[in-house]
Amino acid sequence: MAPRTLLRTCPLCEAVCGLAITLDDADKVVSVRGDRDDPFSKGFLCPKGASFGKLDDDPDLVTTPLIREGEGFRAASWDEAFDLIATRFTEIVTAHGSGSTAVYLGNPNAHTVAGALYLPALIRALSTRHIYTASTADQMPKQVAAGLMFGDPLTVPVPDLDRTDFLLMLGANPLESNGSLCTAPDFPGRLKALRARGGKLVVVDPRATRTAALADEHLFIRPGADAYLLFAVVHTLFAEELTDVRIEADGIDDLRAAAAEFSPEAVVERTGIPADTIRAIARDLAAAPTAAVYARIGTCTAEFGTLTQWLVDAVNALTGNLDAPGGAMFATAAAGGIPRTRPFRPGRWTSRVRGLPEAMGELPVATLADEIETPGQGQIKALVTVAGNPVLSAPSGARLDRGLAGLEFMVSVDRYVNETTRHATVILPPPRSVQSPHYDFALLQFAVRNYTRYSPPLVPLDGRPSESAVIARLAAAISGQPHAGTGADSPIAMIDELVISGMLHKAGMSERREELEGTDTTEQRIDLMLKLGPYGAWNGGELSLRTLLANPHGIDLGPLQPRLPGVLRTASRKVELAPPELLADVTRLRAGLATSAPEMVLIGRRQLRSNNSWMHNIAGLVGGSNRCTLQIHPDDASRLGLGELAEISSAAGSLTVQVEQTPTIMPGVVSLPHGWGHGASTTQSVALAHAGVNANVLTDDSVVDAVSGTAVFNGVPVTVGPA
Ligand SMILES: Nc1nc2c(c(=O)[nH]1)N[C@H]1C(S)=C(S)[C@@H](COP(=O)(O)OP(=O)(O)OC[C@H]3O[C@@H](n4cnc5c(=O)[nH]c(N)nc54)[C@H](O)[C@@H]3O)O[C@H]1N2
Ligand SMILES: Nc1nc2c(c(=O)[nH]1)N[C@H]1C(S)=C(S)[C@@H](COP(=O)(O)OP(=O)(O)OC[C@H]3O[C@@H](n4cnc5c(=O)[nH]c(N)nc54)[C@H](O)[C@@H]3O)O[C@H]1N2
Ligand code: SF4
Ligand SMILES: [Mo]
Repeated sequence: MAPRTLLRTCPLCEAVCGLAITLDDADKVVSVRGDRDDPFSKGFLCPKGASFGKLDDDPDLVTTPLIREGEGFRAASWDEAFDLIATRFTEIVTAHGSGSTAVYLGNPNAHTVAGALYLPALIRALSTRHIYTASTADQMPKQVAAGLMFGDPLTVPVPDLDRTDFLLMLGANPLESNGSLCTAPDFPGRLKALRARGGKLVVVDPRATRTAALADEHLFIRPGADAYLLFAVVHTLFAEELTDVRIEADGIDDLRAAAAEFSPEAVVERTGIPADTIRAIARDLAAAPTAAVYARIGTCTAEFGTLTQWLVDAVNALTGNLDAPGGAMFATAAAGGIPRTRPFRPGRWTSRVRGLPEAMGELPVATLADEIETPGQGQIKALVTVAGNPVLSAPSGARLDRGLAGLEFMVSVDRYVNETTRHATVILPPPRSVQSPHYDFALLQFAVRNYTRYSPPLVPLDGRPSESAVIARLAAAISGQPHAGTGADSPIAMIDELVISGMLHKAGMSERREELEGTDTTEQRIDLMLKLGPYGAWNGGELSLRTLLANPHGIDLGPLQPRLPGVLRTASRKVELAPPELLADVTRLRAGLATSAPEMVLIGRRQLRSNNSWMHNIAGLVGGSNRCTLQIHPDDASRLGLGELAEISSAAGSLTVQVEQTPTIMPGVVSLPHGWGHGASTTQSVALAHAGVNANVLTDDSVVDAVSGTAVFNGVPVTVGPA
């Protein structure tokens, strides 16, 4: 067979770019290009996407199940691995109860079909409240704020990037990250287009980032102060009678009252931004024909993360830009879940040790170490991790590292032996990405244009189970049934059949089971979700698996459309601008006005050629600008007498770090990227040679955003001195 070029969505970040992948006759990836005929990404490709082949071909990947033997691992068969899992889970649950098991789900689950469709079955099999994910180290504040304002935590507005006249961006750096909770392939190009059509971009960041360099205006802000800035904007909008609410909303008077104390003058000290500048932002937002406020990770993983995310959309609503073209809008994804019926509520239960709130059924990852270490009924004894590396990604990572070492049993579904999975008793590898189907169930809910694309597996499985089958069989093994049946008796087919019959029954279409198409039950589920979705063939539209297969470059479904009040799930069926749960936390924010900020604080940053903790094993991606350095302003460095190395300490720990002096960071702020700190135990040889340090040795799991329980990575008090 001659080399052939096949199409697939890139699974490596939220931009969902189309890839054109050339494979040789041994199914090896020989080249990767951007898919120029993809109507959304139009050929865009970043260095990570270009490394898709190298990643696929990494000799350090785990390719068979591994079982712990002494300090290392030995290869095992799938049957042996699942037998061991079934035996040990049964023993542990018998001895300690089902509350002694836990799961941690990492970021790549947002990019896999297995993560979207099969993790619910795994969670059900575990029957535990110990559910932890990367969300509480990431976007949970946005979801809780959206849940309280719109009734559904998945109803998250995104900036209408391609049509807005004014974009205020806080704590995001899409020129490195390519965007987040805002699915926009070629985000850099879209920002350039905004400016080219006469629009204005204002970036708020404690660092003068590459995105800031592209902006009309960049404002340095003291880390953790975004809620103060946005409250002062709200204050100004009311004080100067600039509000123009065009949607059905409750709580406007309460919002005005809450903002009363946060005048621009009152927040100058906290934010470091002059009062006149804040007023000017409020006036610009109000005056622009269309405008959107967008805030991301720098503002989520912060002390007042949920308040900040609330105020972002409060400003969008007050300026008449919520749900309006060019403002902040809701996507209409082609395949979604079943809409919730009751309004979202956070904190339906709390964690055992610290009483932290549940959100969306999960507990904060910031308390995972507590729950492992603290004896008593409900102490975690067995853990499953899927596509996560919490030793490097969760706060107080060193503590978690010690905790994982003390577990009775741990299973990891992962591509690598790394800082986390080294603690596993069993490692189960997913197959290659080219052997997996791809559909962006989650990310297309946050797209800046309505769009859909399905990629079937490009290469057959050669005897390995799909990741979906691995997770389904893991769920069965945890329920005490380790033996994989075949065909209709396999765990995956049984899960799919249950889901399909449930969905058909709900839609009153049970008799249509035989009409579903696809090469397996996974594809039949996707077919059903598309057919029942807003553009679906069984819902007055045209989409089905067959249409998507016939359009392998993806299908443009048009610009975002106004969706209020239809998407609302609040009890009032209005947008709640002042939810009581958020007003209650304003007390904490108010108290902060009186306290003085720490002298030096730590923040994070992302790097273009990196991906959290797991792309440091590709030689072409590490080195150069992609190094683990502590960025510090030259004035701070000379005041502190720093040389090449520095010692940095926080309440949680200390590190010796490589110093990078740069005037692009605010004085009083230092920045360390996360995901580094590769230990001798990983089998990733390239990553080891570029080890760096674990920023999360310094972040403190005892501090969280109160409403969502999310970890605080930005604004961590530290001291820095010569090493
Ligand atoms: N200090 C600090 N810490 C942070 C952040 C920060 O800004 N600062 N950011 C936080 C954020 S936003 C996030 S999302 C988290 C990420 O936190 P995690 O999700 O815990 O960490 P990742 O580094 O993304 O780890 C992904 C793991 O999935 C594996 N993997 C990759 N592809 C696949 C696949 O297809 N299947 C399976 N089964 N495994 C796969 C990789 O080998 C790796 O072990 O980190 C958080 N931690
Ligand atoms: N290349 C690359 N792309 C990625 C990732 C990666 O690791 N590498 N990770 C992916 C993941 S998991 C996510 S969640 C997204 C995140 O995507 P983004 O949110 O765009 O993430 P960052 O690039 O870290 O940008 C966050 C910015 O916030 C700033 N910041 C820090 N503290 C504060 C603060 O208190 N206030 C304000 N206003 N700004 C602050 C930082 O200086 C930084 O520039 O990126 C995704 N894409
Ligand atoms: S921007 Fe994201 S989706 Fe696009 S090629 Fe790069 S990693 Fe892949
Ligand atoms: Mo993330």
